[in-house]
Amino acid sequence: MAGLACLLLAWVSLPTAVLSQQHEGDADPLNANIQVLDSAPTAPDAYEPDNTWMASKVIILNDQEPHPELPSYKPIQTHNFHMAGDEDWVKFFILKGEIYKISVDSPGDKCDVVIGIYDIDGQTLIKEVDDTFAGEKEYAEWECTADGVYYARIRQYNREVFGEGTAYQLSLTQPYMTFNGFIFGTVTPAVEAKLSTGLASALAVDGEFFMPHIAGDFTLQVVADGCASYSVPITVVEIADITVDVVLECDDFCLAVAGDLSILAPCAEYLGNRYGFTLNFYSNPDDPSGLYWKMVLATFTTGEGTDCIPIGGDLSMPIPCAAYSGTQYGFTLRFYNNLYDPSGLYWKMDLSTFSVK
Ligand SMILES: [Ca+2]
Ligand SMILES: [Ca+2]
Ligand SMILES: [Ca+2]
Repeated sequence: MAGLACLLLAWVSLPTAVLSQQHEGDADPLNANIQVLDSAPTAPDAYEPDNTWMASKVIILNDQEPHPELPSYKPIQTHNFHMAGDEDWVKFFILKGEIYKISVDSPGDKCDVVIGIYDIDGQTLIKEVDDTFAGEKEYAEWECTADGVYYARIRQYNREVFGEGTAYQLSLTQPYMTFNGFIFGTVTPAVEAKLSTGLASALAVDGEFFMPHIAGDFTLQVVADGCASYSVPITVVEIADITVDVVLECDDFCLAVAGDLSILAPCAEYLGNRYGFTLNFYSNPDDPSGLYWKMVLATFTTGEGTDCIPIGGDLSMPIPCAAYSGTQYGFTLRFYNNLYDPSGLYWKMDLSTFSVK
């Protein structure tokens, strides 16, 4: 305790000049130690896991106007640093020649962010900003030099400081634009799609998009990997929202394979009925090198979507496309009787059907 008191006393009496240099060079170890003592775990924010550009979540362009009529329009994201080394990545589709601003507002008293803006490869740093201290707002403003999906990385200046007091609000704006209209709608299928009128843009990932816009006549263009490009004339009117529902023609709709190898099947058809379910990876003690999945009955629901997997009479499931870690695969799953769990529903990958796309 005496040691801590000493440290605190030393910290309090540090000359202002030393404190003001906190952000140049390495972390002030004295300051860091004291803050670590204060760190207490908090729950991860709603956007975790997002600690790399590949796991980044979309941030919607903030109109800087409330849209109470659109409860799902959430352009201000609340984040925190729930563990040592936590960093929060967001992505957004933006346009050449426009000025953008990523802002950290309402920071907690232990929230001292560094904002990094990264190029379309997720790795090339375009700009890094760390102008303010714990409990103070921070922002990065820059001009976009080519249309594309860019990334922002928000991290603590001192990665050992986390937990209570590290919450902050994150938003993306075009500070020199005044939008007087608003476009929103759906994208089907729910692939990652880039939407642009040449004046404003949006990135859709979960089948929804929001695009603050100015009034007038425009052409909305939509581009997505594996899908035919799409365009539609639109008329944006002042104040009111307009709805545009985009239906894309895409090649194989690719199932998502999660990091734990679980597969989400939104639609599979069997005997004329459509089902949706999740398959969890299963380690078979009798066949450690085989690839097995078990249907999670709790996820069983009515199938949705236009691309349904046809389940054969022998319960085999052809998976034309499954995306895992950025690569696409095709294979067929064969029904498997698991003697250890006779009431469970299991499938085994037929390796003779396996292909990399
Ligand atoms: Ca976080
Ligand atoms: Ca994170
Ligand atoms: Ca800072």
